[in-house]
Amino acid sequence: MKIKRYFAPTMREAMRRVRADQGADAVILGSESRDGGIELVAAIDYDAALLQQAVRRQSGAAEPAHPASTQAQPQDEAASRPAPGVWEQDPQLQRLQRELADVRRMLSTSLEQQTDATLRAHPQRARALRNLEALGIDSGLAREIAAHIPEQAAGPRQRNLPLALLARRLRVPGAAFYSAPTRLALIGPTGAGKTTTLAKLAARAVAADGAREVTLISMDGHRAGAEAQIGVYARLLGVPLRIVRGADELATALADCADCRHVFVDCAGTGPADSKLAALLPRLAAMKEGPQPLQTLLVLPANVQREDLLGAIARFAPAAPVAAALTKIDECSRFGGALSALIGTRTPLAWLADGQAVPRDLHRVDAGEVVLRAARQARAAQQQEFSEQQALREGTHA
Ligand SMILES: Nc1nc2c(ncn2[C@@H]2O[C@H](COP(=O)(O)OP(=O)(O)OP(=O)(O)O)[C@@H](O)[C@H]2O)c(=O)[nH]1
Ligand SMILES: [Mg+2]
Repeated sequence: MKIKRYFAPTMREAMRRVRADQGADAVILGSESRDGGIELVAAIDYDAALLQQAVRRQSGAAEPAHPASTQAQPQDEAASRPAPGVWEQDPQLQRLQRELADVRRMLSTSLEQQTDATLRAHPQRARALRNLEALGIDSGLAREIAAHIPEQAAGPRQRNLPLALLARRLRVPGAAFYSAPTRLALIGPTGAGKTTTLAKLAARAVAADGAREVTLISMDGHRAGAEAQIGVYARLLGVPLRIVRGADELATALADCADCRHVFVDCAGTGPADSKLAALLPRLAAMKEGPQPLQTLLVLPANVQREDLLGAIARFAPAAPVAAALTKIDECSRFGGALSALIGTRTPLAWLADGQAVPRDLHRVDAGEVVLRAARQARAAQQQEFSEQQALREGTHA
């Protein structure tokens, strides 16, 4: 996708210049009144496949050098980031970059203020809104995305634009998150799928680097059955398992396996009322910077209400999770609500789990593919609901 700016005294003239230059395919990304005129930001050559490529390139570009910096960049911000070494060296260009960031912020604020009625008056935006809401996307986010759909957008290229804009808002970790040595503690609500996801990750690590390079640590030694569950996985994978109680013992265990390439830490499931959690989470966050840097992965089930996910994200925020794994997407008809919660809290999504099978049902996240899958799943659910309603009606009339 190419981006170009047009300045003209009036909106009509700015639009005329865009069309004269780029033709009817141009997509308007934003507009702003300034210096007595209008500036339009237009994109051409929009294409879903190109977006996927851009997303992939972006993942590579965001590759950090240190595990502590694996926090993902939002794909839309990063896509507009120029080559390093240009902006960084020229103060004038730096100032321009800051001003553009301000313009972008102003644009998104003013677009957010558009009402539903305004959006629904434009067929393309109304269609985008309907399609996004059908996925279970939160109405605020759906409205924000629909407002970015150009009124004149039509044709196959623009049909996927709402999904592409959604994909660009979903953060994913950079490539180094997946390839660097792993020291990861899995945290999350009770029954979210932490132990199962840990087993899947550990099995992948064993397949990649061998059992010698993998150690499991469990902080979940006090609950009946918890030790046995992770013990079975450790035996099946042929990797050592250490049981620790508390953050101090965890730090010692991490130091003991300093030579091991992959260490996975299973935490006990904790409900909202758990007081020990409040003390543990900041300790886990502090270990990010410790001698044995440990990151946390927030495991969230997709089959709960968006509000519950937002609650869980807020509750586990003191651990400063580097990313999330979304589990049980096979158990829900739509997971747009879960994606909205991740996008709204700027939580990068690293893994998607769609079943109990270890390690098969765990997938590395590609933003474009996740959004397409959400759309496919919502379509299937819609068809199913339609058939059920029809069967019900026929049953009533029989
Ligand atoms: N359908 C489905 N089931 C899953 C998935 N991930 C985990 N499960 C199942 O969910 C249940 C709970 O999984 P666990 O891994 O024990 O969850 P946990 O977060 O460790 O649970 P606690 O330690 O008790 O908090 C088990 O029956 C898993 O097999 C998934 O992606 N899809
Ligand atoms: Mg568990």
